[in-house]
Amino acid sequence: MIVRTLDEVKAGENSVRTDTFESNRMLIARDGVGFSLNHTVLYAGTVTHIWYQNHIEAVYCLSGEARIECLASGKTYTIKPGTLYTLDGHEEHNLHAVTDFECLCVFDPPLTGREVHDENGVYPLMQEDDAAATA
Ligand code: 9YT
Repeated sequence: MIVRTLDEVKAGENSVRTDTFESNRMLIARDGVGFSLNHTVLYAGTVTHIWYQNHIEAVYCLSGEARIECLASGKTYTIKPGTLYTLDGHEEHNLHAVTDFECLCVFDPPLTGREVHDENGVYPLMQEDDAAATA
């Protein structure tokens, strides 16, 4: 059984901060449960370009508000507490944080914990060995 707090993760090496969000990797590939789970906060007023070509991501909003803009379809959706979205078609999108937007993000395959978006909004498909090499 794994029991872990957000404060513990924030103080460790699996806390990632960028210009637009903070992501704390609560469960990672090394935990061996088949998926990873992040607690993420996107900062109010920011836009994050994301295109998970190698992963499926499900996002459940805990607090705040965001607008997701799917680039291929041009559709936008408002995401508020209690709403889930899942990028089951690897949709390229811009995520507009209207307020601070707090969410839980599940990834399959699981993140190693260290991933950051590349210039195309993609997370590389990392193996545990890759994470160890950057430690
Ligand atoms: C909601 C979202 O996708 N934000 C980008 C960060 C990513 N979910 C992560 O690494 O937690």
